[in-house]
Amino acid sequence: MSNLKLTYFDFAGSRGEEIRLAFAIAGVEFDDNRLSFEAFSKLKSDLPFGSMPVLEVKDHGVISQTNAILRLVGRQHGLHPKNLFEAVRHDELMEAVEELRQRISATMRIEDAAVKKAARQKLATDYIAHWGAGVEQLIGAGPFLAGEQPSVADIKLYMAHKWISSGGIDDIPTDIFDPFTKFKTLADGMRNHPAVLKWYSSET
Ligand SMILES: N[C@@H](CCC(=O)N[C@@H](CS)C(=O)NCC(=O)O)C(=O)O
Repeated sequence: MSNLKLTYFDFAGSRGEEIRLAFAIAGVEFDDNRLSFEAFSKLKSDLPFGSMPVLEVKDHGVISQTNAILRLVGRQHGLHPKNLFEAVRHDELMEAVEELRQRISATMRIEDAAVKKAARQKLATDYIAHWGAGVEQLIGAGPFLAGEQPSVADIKLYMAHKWISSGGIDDIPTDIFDPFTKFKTLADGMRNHPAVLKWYSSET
């Protein structure tokens, strides 16, 4: 039994997976508590804000909100900058990934297929292309935000890149981030990071 218990859905994506990868890169053992949708619906009303992921830390209780958890792990294990003005750039990008998720999630609630398709196409041209350019501008020499070593913000950007470019969302072009070569280098660097490769090889 570890001092850390992460509770999230049983799939290798989105917010919970970002925290799993942060622990994998930091080399930290944790209880990987994976819930079915049914188990989540029973637990939902007991969760601080009714959503997952949540991290239970021995002697500190249950912590929610993905970016808060990622920053905690990042600060504890050298995966988030100590310098305030470097950190705020990482924070900016972490919040931008959350905003991207919210914009895309809003289209998932549209029931009419044609309206949904039009909303996604508009989101791609009006927002996501500009979002990618914003990310590209904030990446320095690379490969990662802080240089050679990844940070929790890089994990988040990798998850966003993977989500869109793997065709996870109908009607959002999978090549929309192709013009952004620094962003691609960062995502490739995360995908091929030894701890990430090890995490996925031990998962299957
Ligand atoms: N602001 C929260 C959002 C969490 C969130 O929306 N989680 C999703 C899964 S990625 C969820 O639990 N959805 C089910 C629900 O809200 O009922 C965070 O950043 O952690």
